[in-house]
Amino acid sequence: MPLYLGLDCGTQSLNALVIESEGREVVLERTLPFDEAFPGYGTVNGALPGDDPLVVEAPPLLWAEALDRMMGLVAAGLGPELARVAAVTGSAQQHGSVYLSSGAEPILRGLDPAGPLVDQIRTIFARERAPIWMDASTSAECAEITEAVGGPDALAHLTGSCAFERFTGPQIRKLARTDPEAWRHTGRVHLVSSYLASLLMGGDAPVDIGDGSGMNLLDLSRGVWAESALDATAPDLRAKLPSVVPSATVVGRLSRYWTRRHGFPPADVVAWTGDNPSSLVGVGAVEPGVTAVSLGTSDTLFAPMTDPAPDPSGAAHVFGAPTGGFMSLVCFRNGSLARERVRDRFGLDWNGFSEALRSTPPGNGGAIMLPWFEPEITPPVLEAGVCARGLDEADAGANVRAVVEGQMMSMVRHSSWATPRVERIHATGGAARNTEILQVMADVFDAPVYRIDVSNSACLGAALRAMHAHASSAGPPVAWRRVVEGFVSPSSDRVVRPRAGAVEVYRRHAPEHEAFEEASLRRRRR
Ligand code: XUL
Repeated sequence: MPLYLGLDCGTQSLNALVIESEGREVVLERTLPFDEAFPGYGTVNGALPGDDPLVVEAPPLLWAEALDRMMGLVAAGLGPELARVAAVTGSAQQHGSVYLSSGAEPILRGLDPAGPLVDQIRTIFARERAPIWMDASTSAECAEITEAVGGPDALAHLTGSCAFERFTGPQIRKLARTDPEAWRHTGRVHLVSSYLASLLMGGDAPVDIGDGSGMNLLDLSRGVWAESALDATAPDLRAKLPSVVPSATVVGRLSRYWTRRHGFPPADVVAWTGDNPSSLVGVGAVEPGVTAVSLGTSDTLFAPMTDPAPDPSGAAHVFGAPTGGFMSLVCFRNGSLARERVRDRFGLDWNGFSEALRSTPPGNGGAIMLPWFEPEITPPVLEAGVCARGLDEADAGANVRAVVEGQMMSMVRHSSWATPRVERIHATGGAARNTEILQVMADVFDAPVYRIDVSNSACLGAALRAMHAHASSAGPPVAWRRVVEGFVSPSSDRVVRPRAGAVEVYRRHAPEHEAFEEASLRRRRR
């Protein structure tokens, strides 16, 4: 029975997960934290320290060295079973860009299994650093691209998103302008995902539609590079970009480097994608009606969509979905960050936090909190500052309820452009362990919430995508529901159901919340 390898190159670590399709089992999991495992690169939380806090970069050579070591760990872990690996793909932090020189491809094609990968690719970079998604230094480029394409609405309708500092197009524009020499030497601009796929196949891997939509460069509805966006971004860009393919494309096979050096079979290499598109699969949000909510430091909501109509407020994104069609991505910066602030202010632990939710009524007697402890992404709030109405500052229970209700009301409101009707929610992340938080979510969304216990959804998503693409390439396309079954099956003993009385309270409460949020945003803009 075949095995499928999924890799995930996150900001701080490279992860691997191998699944077995027949028994629906995860047979191996490994992780390599960048800072600890590769101290020579001097990264801190996966990025290179620098003087300008807006500039955040990482060394692409580190990702290559990590890939080489990880493939060795997977080979050692699987032993004789390694021969069963049929397909491999991965996901990577989105938006980051790797600049390869014109002479890179022949070097990638001729990698010698006798020596380590890093020693052979040191010269392939037109630039030794890759800007990553945490970089916020391209506001001027965002404004220029937006204007050249015809304004924020035009850009969002074309590419799925307004211009964002971390998106690849603005990053490319900045490089082309500030370092024209490096731009001249750049033969290929890769995403982190397509760069790593290129290393595996020993060649020039395409960009997939999912990760490609985090660039402000792709005509999302047609799945091709958007000429007007390319022209607005940098000279000669068309020739420097890889081709674009649907996510389920087999783009090559593991090259001789991997088969000889680590003993892998010449398994299919499937196009890599971004970590968010991959997580869509990894949490089982593979059909319309299912919305995924990840409750982490930030909270993230994503869901499959059939049309690529963008968020009218401009705050969120539409990406291509690896399952076909599209997906929404809405980020709320004040996630666990805000819940922890309230918890700590009242000296509670998580049990105390839950107890506070249990002992307070839905609707909180009309008290509202907009939990902008830090600047917020959705809705856009530039300066931190919590807004509250009717809330007794000294009442621990009311404040705990207010922060969670404020978050959930905001989630419903700011995701309804993409998902007017949520049939069920798959909740992941640390705070998904807290049933009382999930109860508020279920009541506010009026939908059952299933707790999904997957620690690395992007990595599992990659392994599942490898399985799907491999199986579909040999016969008729395999249904996504069948692919995720057994790996991310939400079980009914983990479901938190909405309660009719509470649902009604929140339905009545929603216009007030909306009015308060709008008034607060207006006050801040003044
Ligand atoms: C999404 C984004 C992050 C990175 C993190 O737009 O910037 O989620 O993908 O890896």
